[in-house]
Amino acid sequence: MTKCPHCFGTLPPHQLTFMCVSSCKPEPDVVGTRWHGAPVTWRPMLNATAQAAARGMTCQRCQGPMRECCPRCHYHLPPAWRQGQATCVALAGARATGKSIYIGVLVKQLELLAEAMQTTIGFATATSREIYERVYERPLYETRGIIAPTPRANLSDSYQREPLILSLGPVRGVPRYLVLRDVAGEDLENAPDNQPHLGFFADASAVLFLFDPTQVSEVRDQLRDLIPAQLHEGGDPALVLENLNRLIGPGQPRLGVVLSKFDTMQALRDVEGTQLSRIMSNSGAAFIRDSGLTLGPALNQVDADQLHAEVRSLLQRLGAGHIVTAVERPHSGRSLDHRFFVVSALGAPTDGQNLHDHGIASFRVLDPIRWALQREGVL
Ligand SMILES: Nc1nc2c(ncn2[C@@H]2O[C@H](COP(=O)(O)OP(=O)(O)O)[C@@H](O)[C@H]2O)c(=O)[nH]1
Ligand SMILES: [Mg+2]
Ligand SMILES: [Zn+2]
Ligand SMILES: [Zn+2]
Repeated sequence: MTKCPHCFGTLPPHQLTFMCVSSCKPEPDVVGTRWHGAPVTWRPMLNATAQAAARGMTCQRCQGPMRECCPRCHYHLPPAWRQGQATCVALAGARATGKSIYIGVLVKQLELLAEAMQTTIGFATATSREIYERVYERPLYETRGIIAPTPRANLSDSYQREPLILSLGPVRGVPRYLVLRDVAGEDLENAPDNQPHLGFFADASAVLFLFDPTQVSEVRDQLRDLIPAQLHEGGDPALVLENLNRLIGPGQPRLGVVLSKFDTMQALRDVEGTQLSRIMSNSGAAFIRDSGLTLGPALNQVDADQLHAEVRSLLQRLGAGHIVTAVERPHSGRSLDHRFFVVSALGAPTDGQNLHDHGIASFRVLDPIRWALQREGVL
């Protein structure tokens, strides 16, 4: 069994659904539109068993070819999708917490992970490649600019409704996929009830909740003279986490709590005589070293456990203990399998709108994904 790469629902193993992709006239799709959060169209559909489908499906109205889609959200599945296994990861976080930049850098780093796994990575669909190159990669690596915070209700945000589907190649004979879904921070900052287009959080394999430490007032005050151009306006992380917990509901995704832009915390070393600078200067701390993939693709458990404990106490030290509580003892009473991480996608504070000359040296970017893949037996 595997999941739909769009709504992340588990595909029913014995029921296959097909949609005409031929000459029938497209009409508004009420169901598809609810799950997508923006208008999508519909053509005639058919249900079939796997045996019947293997003989080939033709549209009963126009006799043209059909394509398999998700019975729940009507998303067109990539070819041979059901033969593989997908790990579906949803990014969450307030505006400007670094979700888009993280994805931009992560996809590059996944090439190294695939190498360590002795496979190769590729985009599973042309749309994924096109969106990655246009939205995430080009701004990051070609112009070396920074992706602007993603606006709501803007036609160009349609990319956030499309999953990035990556093929990790076969692992022990099974084609493995990694699906990433980005989200507009605004959608999580004021999530009213009943948003089926955000329903994928409930069914995700893992949710990565990005938390920007520069939003914490104590950190902000100390960074004000050091890296003023870095201090973005974002929403309240506690509120986002509350909305996220509501969206997850009875779902059981793993939850990675990720302190993003960690280079800014590392910059606190340069603020003399403060307690935070002493904490950040501790040379024994896991959060100042990154052994990368030198010990193989799987996470090192000792290192991961030490990091988890350090981040947990750092959050408390920063006055964000309520975030830790909301993760460990949510109102719902159902705590999720969770772990704390730090990442820096850019590796160094940015200088205004341009990356520092030394470019990108990311820090611990793969850790949360390695954890998610490892929990599913991929690594
Ligand atoms: N210092 C630092 N800044 C970052 C990092 N990642 C993102 N940023 C900054 O945060 C801003 C928002 O990032 P973006 O990915 O667009 O956030 P999103 O709204 O969550 O998608 C960017 O313009 C960057 O200036 C990082 O790793 N380090
Ligand atoms: Mg974004
Ligand atoms: Zn679906
Ligand atoms: Zn047709």
